[in-house]
Amino acid sequence: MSSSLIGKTPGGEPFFAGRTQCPFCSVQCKIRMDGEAKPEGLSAFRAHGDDNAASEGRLCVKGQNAHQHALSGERLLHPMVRRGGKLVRATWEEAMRTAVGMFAASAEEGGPDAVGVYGGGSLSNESAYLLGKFARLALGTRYIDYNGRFCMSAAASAGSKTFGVDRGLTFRLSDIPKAECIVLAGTNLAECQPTLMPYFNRARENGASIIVIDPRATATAAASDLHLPVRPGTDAALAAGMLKVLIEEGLIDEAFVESRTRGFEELRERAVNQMTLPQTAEFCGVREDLIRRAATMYGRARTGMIMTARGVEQQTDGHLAVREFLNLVLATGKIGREGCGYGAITGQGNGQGGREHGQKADQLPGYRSIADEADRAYVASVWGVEPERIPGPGVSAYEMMEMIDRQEIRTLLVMGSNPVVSNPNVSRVREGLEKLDGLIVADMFLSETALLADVVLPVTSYLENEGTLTNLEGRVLLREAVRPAPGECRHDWAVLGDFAERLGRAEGFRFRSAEAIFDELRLASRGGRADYYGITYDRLRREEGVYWPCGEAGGGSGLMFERSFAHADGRAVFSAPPQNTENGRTTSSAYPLLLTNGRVLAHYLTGVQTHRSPVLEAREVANFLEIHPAAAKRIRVRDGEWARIDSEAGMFYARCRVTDKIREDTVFAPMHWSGSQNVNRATLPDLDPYCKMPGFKTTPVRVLPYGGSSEEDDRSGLSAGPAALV
Ligand SMILES: Nc1nc2c(c(=O)[nH]1)N[C@H]1C(S)=C(S)[C@@H](COP(=O)(O)OP(=O)(O)OC[C@H]3O[C@@H](n4cnc5c(=O)[nH]c(N)nc54)[C@H](O)[C@@H]3O)O[C@H]1N2
Ligand SMILES: Nc1nc2c(c(=O)[nH]1)N[C@H]1C(S)=C(S)[C@@H](COP(=O)(O)OP(=O)(O)OC[C@H]3O[C@@H](n4cnc5c(=O)[nH]c(N)nc54)[C@H](O)[C@@H]3O)O[C@H]1N2
Ligand code: SF4
Ligand SMILES: [Mo]
Repeated sequence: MSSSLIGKTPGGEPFFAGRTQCPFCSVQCKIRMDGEAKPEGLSAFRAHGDDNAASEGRLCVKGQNAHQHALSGERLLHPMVRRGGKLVRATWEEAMRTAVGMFAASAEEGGPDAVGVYGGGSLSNESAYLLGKFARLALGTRYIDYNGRFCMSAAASAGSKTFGVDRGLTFRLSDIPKAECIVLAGTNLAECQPTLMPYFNRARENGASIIVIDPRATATAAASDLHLPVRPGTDAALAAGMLKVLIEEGLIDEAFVESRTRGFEELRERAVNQMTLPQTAEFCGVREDLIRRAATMYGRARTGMIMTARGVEQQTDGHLAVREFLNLVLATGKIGREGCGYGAITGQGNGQGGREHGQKADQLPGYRSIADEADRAYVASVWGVEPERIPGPGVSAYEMMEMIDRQEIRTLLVMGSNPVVSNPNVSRVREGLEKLDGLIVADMFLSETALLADVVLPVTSYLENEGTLTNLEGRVLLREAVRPAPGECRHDWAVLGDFAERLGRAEGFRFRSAEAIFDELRLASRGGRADYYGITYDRLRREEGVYWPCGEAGGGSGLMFERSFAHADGRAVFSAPPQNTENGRTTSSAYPLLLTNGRVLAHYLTGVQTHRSPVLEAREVANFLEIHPAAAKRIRVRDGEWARIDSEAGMFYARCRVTDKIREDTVFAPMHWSGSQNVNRATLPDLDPYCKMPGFKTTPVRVLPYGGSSEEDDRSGLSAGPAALV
C-alpha cells in the first residue's frame, strides 16, 4: 500500500489520501482519493482525476463515484454458505471446506472435467493468470472460460487471423489526433470511454473527419462529421461495400498490398461479384451516397484509423464483420505508421490483459495456444510439470452454460462475473445454474449469481487489491492498494492459493504477493505473443505503465506493425468470405423490430457495482427502450410508458424513450438491469462459429404496451411486471 497515506487533519480527524485506478472501463484512468478514513464517511471521500498517459488526468462520472460501491455497507465482509436453502454467515474454514468438498464430489463422479471455472475481465493479470493455472493444474479441468468471450472474442480472433496477434489498439492513444479520418463502427466512446473523447476532438481540430457507423445517433455520432445509421447486423456488408468503392475509385495502396499482405486478389475478385452498391444500401439501410462518401473520405485521407467495438462484434458474424473492416485498413495501407491503425476498443478494466494469460478455453499465458505442442511444453516447463498434466482446450462461455444445463459440468467456480445476468438467453442459463451440485462465487457483493450460490467468498475491491491491469492500448499499469481489506475479505489470488492447498496441489500456488505471481507470469509469457517478460513492478512504478510486447530487449513502443506483421512470413492476411445476404436473423411479422442493446454512461455492465453507488444510480433508475416515434405510434406506446419486449427466447420490460435518434426498424435497451428488466431475457444464444461470440446485438422482437398479464407472462413468472426486480 505504498501509495496511500493515512494521517490526521488539523482538526484531528483521520485523513486518507491515496492513488488508485478506476475499476470500470478499459481506459483505466488514475484516481487520487482523499477524505475521512472511516468507511461510513462515504460522502466525505472525493475522487480526483490524476495525471496519466491515457486519460491525461480526466475522470468520468463513474470513476468519480466508484468508491461509493467499494465503501458501501452492502460489501460482503464474510463468507456465506447455503444451509437449509438459505445463505448464512460462515467462517472461511467452513466455506472453503464446503467448496472443496463440492469440487471433489463432482470430480469423483464425473472426472476432473465435471468441474468448471468461469472468470472475468475485471480480474487483475495476476488473478486471471492464476485462475487459468488453477483450473488446469489444481482442478485438472479443461473447462475454463470467462466473460471476455462476450466482449473481446470476435475482435481478438479477427486480429489474430489478420495480423498474427491481437492487441486492442495497434497504435497509441496519442496517435489519434494525427489521423486525418477516423471510422468509429459500433462504438459509443462518448458513453463507454468518455475520457478518451478529447483525443477525437483534437483530431477534428486538426482537420480530421470522423465517421460513425451506428443504428443510433449516439453522443459519439453527435461529435462526428458523418453518421451511417446502419441496420443492426449488417456491418460486414457495409464494409464490403466501402471496399468496392475504394477499388472503383482507385484508392487502393497497391505498393502496401504487394509488399505487406496476402490474399488481396481473391478479395478483388469477390468485390466484382458481390452485392452492388445499391443492393448494399438497401440491405444495410444506409443511403448509397453516404456509403460512397464514407469510403472516399477514408480512402483519400493520408492517414486514418478504423475502430470497432461491440456493435460490430457481438454478432453471429462478428469475426467476419471485423475482418471486413480490417480489409479496408490493409487495402489502403493505413497501419504501422503514425496516425494510422486499427483499434478494437476493449471493454472491461482488464479486458486486454484478461484475455492474454490463460483464462480462455484454448489459451495458455502470453497468448500461447493450449493446442500447440511447443506452447504446452514451454508453459509446462515454467510450471514445473509434464506437458501431459495440462488438459486440452475447453469450450466457450455460453457452451459451458449449455454443458451445465446438460449436467455435464456439476460444480462451477465463478470469479469476477455475473453470468446469470450477462449471458444471452438468461432464463435458460439460470435454470442450468440451479441444477448444479455446487456453485461457488467469489465476489464483492451478493450479485444475482451469488444469490444462487452454495458458497459465497468475499473478495477485495480495487481499493484494496494490488495488481496489474492492461488498458485498451496494451499498456500494462500497476494499481496499488490504498486501504487494507475490509472485514474478512481476501484477494482473488489468495483464495485460489488456499483452494490449491486444500486440494493437495499447493506446489506452484504458494504466492505471498501479487508481485510474486507477476514474476511467474512474466516468465510464462516470455517469448509469447503477449510478452511481458521485460515488465517489472519496479519499472511500472517508475514509468507509469509499459506497453507489451516487451521482451528482454525492453520493447514497448506502442505502435505496432511498423515493419512487419506477426505471422511467420511477416504479412497480414485479407479475408474474402462469400457474402452472407441472409444476415442470420431477419425480422418477421411476429417479430417485426430488431432489438439491439448496449450501455449508458452512468452504469457498468450488469450493474452490480454501479447500482450500489447512490450518485450513479440516481442518474438512471430503470431500464428504458429507445424507440422511433413512428414505431411507437404504430404500437401505441408513449414516451415514459412501460412496454413489454418479446422475442423467441423470452421477454423483458422497459420504459419507452421515444426518440428520432434511432432507426425506425430498431429498438435499443441498455444491459444494466436484472430481473424482469434484463434485456438478456430476450437475446438469443446463437454463436459466431469462428469465435463463439453470441449475437447479442441483433434480436427480432415485438414491442407491446405494458398492461395486465398474458399466459406467457405467467409461464415465465413475470406477471408481477416491471417492478419485480430480482
Ligand atoms: N458507461 C459504461 N462504459 C462501459 C461499459 C459499461 O457497461 N458502461 N462497459 C465496458 C465494456 S465491458 C465494454 S465491452 C465496452 C463496450 O463499448 P461499446 O461497444 O462502445 O458499447 P455498446 O453500447 O455495447 O455498443 C456500442 C454501440 O453499438 C451500437 N450498435 C448496436 N448494434 C449495432 C450494429 O449492428 N452495428 C453497429 N455498427 N453498431 C451497432 C449501439 O447502438 C451502441 O451505440 O464499454 C466499456 N465501457
Ligand atoms: N445483452 C447484452 N449482454 C451483454 C453485453 C451486451 O452488450 N449486451 N455485453 C457483454 C460484455 S461486453 C461483457 S464484458 C459481459 C460482462 O458481464 P459480467 O461479467 O456479468 O459483468 P459484471 O457486471 O462486471 O460482473 C462482474 C461481477 O464481478 C464482480 N467483481 C468486480 N471486480 C471483481 C474482482 O476483482 N474480483 C471478483 N472476484 N469479482 C469482481 C462484480 O461485483 C460483479 O458481480 O456482459 C456481456 N453481456
Ligand atoms: S469508467 Fe473508464 S473513462 Fe470513466 S473514469 Fe473509469 S476508467 Fe476512466
Ligand atoms: Mo465487455
